Amino acid sequence: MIRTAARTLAALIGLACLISSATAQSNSKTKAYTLHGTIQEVKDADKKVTVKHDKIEGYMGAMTMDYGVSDPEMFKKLKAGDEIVATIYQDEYTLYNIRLVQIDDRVHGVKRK
Ligand SMILES: [Cu+2]
Repeated sequence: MIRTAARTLAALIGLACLISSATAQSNSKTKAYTLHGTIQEVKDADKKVTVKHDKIEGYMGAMTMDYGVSDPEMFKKLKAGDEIVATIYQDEYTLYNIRLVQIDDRVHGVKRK
């Protein structure tokens, strides 16, 4: 009885190690995507922005969701209604390298990947 329990525990620990190493591996080859969307709300308390974004090819459909902002200075500048392009990484809900889309970009077309 005790021996069975010990074996089960050992198996569980082994499984936990496998899972954690698999997670570490996927993190080392994160894919980058370009997000294009509009800020719906700036949540100062959470340091998050709600973004209505277009479909991200090969990753996500179009939706409205919250993202963190990598650059605190940029976060302060963001406001509802801003149209943005940013870089995001798989399984990490943070916006990197945010660029505000200017009227000029709309005329000439925003380069999206
Ligand atoms: Cu999304």
